[in-house]
Amino acid sequence: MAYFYNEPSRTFSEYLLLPNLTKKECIPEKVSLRTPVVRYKVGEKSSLEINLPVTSAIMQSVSDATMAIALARCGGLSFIFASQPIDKQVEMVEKVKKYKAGFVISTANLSPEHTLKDLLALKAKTGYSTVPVTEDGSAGGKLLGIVTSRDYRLSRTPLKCRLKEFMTPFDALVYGMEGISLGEANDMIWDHKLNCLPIITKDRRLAYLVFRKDYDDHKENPEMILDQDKRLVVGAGINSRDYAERVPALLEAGADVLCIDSSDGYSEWQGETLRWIKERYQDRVKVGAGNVVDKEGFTYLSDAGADFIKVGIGGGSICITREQKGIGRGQASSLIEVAKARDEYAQKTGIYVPICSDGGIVHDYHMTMALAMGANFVMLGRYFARFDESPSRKLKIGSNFVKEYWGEGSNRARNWERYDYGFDSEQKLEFEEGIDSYVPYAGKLKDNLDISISKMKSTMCNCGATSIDQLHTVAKLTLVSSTSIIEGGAHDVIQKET
Ligand code: MZP
Repeated sequence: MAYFYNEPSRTFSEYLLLPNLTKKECIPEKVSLRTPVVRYKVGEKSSLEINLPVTSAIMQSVSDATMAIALARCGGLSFIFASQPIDKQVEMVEKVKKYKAGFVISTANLSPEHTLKDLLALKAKTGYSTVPVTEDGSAGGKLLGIVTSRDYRLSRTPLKCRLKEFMTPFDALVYGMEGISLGEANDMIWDHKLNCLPIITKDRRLAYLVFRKDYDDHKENPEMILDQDKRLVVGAGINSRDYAERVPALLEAGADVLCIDSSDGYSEWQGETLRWIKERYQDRVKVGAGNVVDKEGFTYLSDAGADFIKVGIGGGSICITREQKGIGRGQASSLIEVAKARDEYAQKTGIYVPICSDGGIVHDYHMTMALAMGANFVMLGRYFARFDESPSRKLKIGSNFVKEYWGEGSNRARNWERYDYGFDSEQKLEFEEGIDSYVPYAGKLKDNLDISISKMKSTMCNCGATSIDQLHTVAKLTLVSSTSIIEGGAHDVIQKET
């Protein structure tokens, strides 16, 4: 006979947190959200930690290089989507690794033969008034000078005048050498009263520009996550089909951590992929796996070597797996069981395998709820798709701005590796497990994330926890009745129109 669970499958909105005594020192400024991403020996530290427990989903409409840069600057982590050709994904990873906070690759450059007229046209198009002059007019060409609006007078300088005649030539420039730190670059900017400092390579090619206005970059983003070479940290999705080609290419590009992207991770395909990676690279390569919804799935992938495990099937906002196939489990029930399994596994083996709650986060408090239920970090798609930094189009529908957001199992993404079970089917993706949708446009990532994070810290203080570890042990949760849910919102008043 089939196995029946006694408890129904539950999700975040069915629970509330109860406060504990909040001690005076338990204030949001004291809360650390730093959290481990990859497995470690109990009593030691994880070799990859992030400063905020949030990651962006491995999805075409969520995680490209722009999202990865924006999120890593805030202290979280993106996984660049895998449902694309290997070389395209590699390009995105490289873009993140090449990004240097405060170091800008110049996008408006001209050659000495260009004229003032060309310069004005470029200025009108880009809005930039500082233009490097390189031998071939490219961003990485030999630096010959710089023009700014202080180098010409529109009333006196003829439009056909060539840049070489009025630019500030290289010999008169103050510049830094590649390898210089942002702090050193800023000192030069201040010492020489500059607005912009060009950084050049040993053979005098333009590498970056550092602007005075970016001086405070690190101060504004104290949580930024950087690798040993001070580059932003980035993750990348992989699949259990082309890993033998994709994994080496992503590692070569500098990916810090990988994750097998699949709707159902409790499969021999994932076991095989994990073993292949661990046999070749041992512990040098960190790779997450999933998604699972119970102890068996967690144990299987942990034994196969997964460095972290994603939890959740069918809870994603664009996901219709449960409706299409009747497979899945309420996110809270999955998480509670897997968190318990993780703790038991740590006790039994001495290895702590972090877990990520993936999908179904609707309200900010759901993130805290997921952490309280035992997640080490969360993964979000819909949340990040709403921001300027997501790769999808921003459209106006009626009087509202929206952004497009589509599932990896939708016809639009055609990510058949994620949903294919290994057999050779002529017709990939015979039915959809995800939809194509719009989400309300919400502006800049940092503005929104800052608010979500302050709510998280504030709730943690109510619970009497100043770290995620502590929250795991002190959190008290209760199920809510449908009537008490009504009590939790504004009720029995006539709300004013805003
Ligand atoms: P959400 O944050 O939008 O609720 O959920 C995002 C998660 O949904 C992803 O991280 C992924 O696990 C899952 N997902 C992505 N595409 C689909 C689909 O097409 C899906 N069904 O379920």
